[in-house]
Amino acid sequence: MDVHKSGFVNIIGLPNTGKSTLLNSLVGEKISIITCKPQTTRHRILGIINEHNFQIIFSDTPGIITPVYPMQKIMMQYVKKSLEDADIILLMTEVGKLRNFPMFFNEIKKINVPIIILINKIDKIKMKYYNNILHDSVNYWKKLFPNSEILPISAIKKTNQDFLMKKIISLLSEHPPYYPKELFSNKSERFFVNEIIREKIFCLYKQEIPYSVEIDTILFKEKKNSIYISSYIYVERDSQKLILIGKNRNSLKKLKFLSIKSIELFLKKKIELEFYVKVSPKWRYNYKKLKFFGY
Ligand SMILES: Nc1nc2c(ncn2[C@@H]2O[C@H](COP(=O)(O)OP(=O)(O)OP(=O)(O)O)[C@@H](O)[C@H]2O)c(=O)[nH]1
Ligand SMILES: [Mg+2]
Repeated sequence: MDVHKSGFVNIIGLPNTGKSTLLNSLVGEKISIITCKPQTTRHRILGIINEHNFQIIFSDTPGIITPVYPMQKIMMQYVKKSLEDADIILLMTEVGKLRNFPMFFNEIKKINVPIIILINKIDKIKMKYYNNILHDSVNYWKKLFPNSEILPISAIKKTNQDFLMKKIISLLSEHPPYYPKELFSNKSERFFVNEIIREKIFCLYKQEIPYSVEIDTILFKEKKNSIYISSYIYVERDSQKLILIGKNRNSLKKLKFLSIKSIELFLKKKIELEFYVKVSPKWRYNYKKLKFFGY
């Protein structure tokens, strides 16, 4: 009989480097939301690949920042935990961006599990500069983490993804599956609904609105041919509520339209969606409220 391998492969790195894009691409499901803005991911989200002879549990994590307010402090606790319980670390970096970590540099240095440094977005470099820019990036990371492997990738184009998968499987230890084999994530359908709505808000609104928003889906009711979903959208101030709703409720209508399309694609079922916009002053600074929101 084949041996069974299993382990935790945690994706860590600076904001906006493509961690969530890679997770989704590896697992083949839209598990994590992706936007062009930094600090999109706020939670630790598992994406699980199940095969008869292995189970890989990937973790997407929030981008590493120096935390200012309590929500960001909790986000960095998720990163810290992911550094502690990894069997393999995928350290996500972006080609040509030679930036160190504001937090966790020493923790990463001290880690005694394999680290694979991924140099992402190589599709963005022009051919004539390719060798120079890639060479500089490889040298930069090799100097900082001499014992790690370095692999240039494109999460969007799946460049070197097969190679990465083979490498990960070769590094995994023999172990029974940690999770039931039918699971592809640890999060609930409500969580994914919240995240999809938040993704649309990140894309539709500017400045501080995306960062001041939290979603709480209060009703998720399966009907015969559809699912009825009712979600609260929390902002921090009345002025933000006005912007979110927009003139003649036009902004909210657009948000609803885009959210419905994406949620239906994810749940593979027709949905009815109701929004209620609420103000919860300074929720990002309040540990009790953060706990209520699932942090
Ligand atoms: N050109 C190019 N863009 C990429 C690639 N991977 C990700 N991106 C883009 O980079 C942006 C950020 O991607 P995310 O996957 O959300 O990045 P992240 O590291 O999860 O960001 P945070 O959650 O904020 O830490 C998005 O606009 C992606 O489309 C890639 O391989 N090539
Ligand atoms: Mg992300």
